[in-house]
Amino acid sequence: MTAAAGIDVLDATLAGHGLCLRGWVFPGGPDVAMPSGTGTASAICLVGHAGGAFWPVFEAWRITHRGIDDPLDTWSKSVITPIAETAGGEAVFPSDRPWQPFQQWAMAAEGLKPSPLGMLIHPDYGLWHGYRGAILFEKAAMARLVTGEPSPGTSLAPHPCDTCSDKPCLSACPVEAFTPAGFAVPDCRSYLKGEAGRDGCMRSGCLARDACPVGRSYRYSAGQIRFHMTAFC
Ligand code: B12
Ligand code: SF4
Ligand code: SF4
Repeated sequence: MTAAAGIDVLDATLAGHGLCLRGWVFPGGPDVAMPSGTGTASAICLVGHAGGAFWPVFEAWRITHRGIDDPLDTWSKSVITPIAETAGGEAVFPSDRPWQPFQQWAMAAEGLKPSPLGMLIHPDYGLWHGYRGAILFEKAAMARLVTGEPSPGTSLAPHPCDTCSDKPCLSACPVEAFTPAGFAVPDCRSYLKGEAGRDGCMRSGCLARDACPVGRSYRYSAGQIRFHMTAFC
């Protein structure tokens, strides 16, 4: 097995669950915070999804795992933890406290930047992607997977928001929750709890996210959108 093949095997294993290796980053530099509360990782491999690739796998798992409070987090852990251990690493998760700086890591590993909504936008997937975990590796374990290859990120792709003159995402929210001061979470949540919100964003998804023209083919299914909205609210 060549060094690069180790990463390919890891990616193929994740693909069996609808997940993918989003990229990797070596922490410690000025832009890349170390993981908190863990050992001294020398490499962080980000695991995530583009669009709804994992959704059918997760839905099938849910049929036999009813009544779990945080089913997507539980599923992510049940899939990624053993894969990390087999590869010689340690898994961490975006939902666990202390919150690990997943978006900072993604910016460094994939060359992504935030959209005006706060979510990172991907040149291909648009706003329809996310992170389900990360695998931390010590130097020797990472060297077995990859030796110095740069992360297959998208750093050369232009940031889509730079050339989006109309910015329809910023005018689509019925309660104008996206302001220069940030995302007004209470305004959004109280709207979602009312009748208009229940019939609107709760049913068909965040109108601001949906207004973005980038990555439309990765848009989540109606069922996945409703699941995420319910989890957020
Ligand atoms: C707390 C949190 C929230 C809070 C507060 C967000 C905030 N104002 O910071 C709330 C509950 C509001 C929230 C909402 C959502 N979130 Co959130 N959230 C997180 C969480 C758990 C921690 C963020 C954090 O503070 N990290 C600690 C700091 C040190 O790390 P950081 O990387 O430097 O943090 C950056 C973010 O805070 C970001 N940021 C700042 N303002 C905002 C606003 C929004 C809306 C977002 C998404 C990010 C963001 O800037 C920071 C500096 O780079 C992360 C997971 C994680 N561990 O990163 C997910 C995460 C940021 N959320 C995510 C998502 C998708 C959402 C939702 C869209 C959920 C949904 N409905 O599907 C919503 C957006 C609201 C909507 N209308 O749809 C994704 C973003 C993926 C991406 N493409 O970038 C993450 C990474 C989770 C994941 N599993 O992928 N979220
Ligand atoms: S609508 Fe335009 S500004 Fe808004 S997230 Fe999409 S590309 Fe960026
Ligand atoms: S979910 Fe609806 S109310 Fe909340 S930010 Fe998105 S568009 Fe605005």
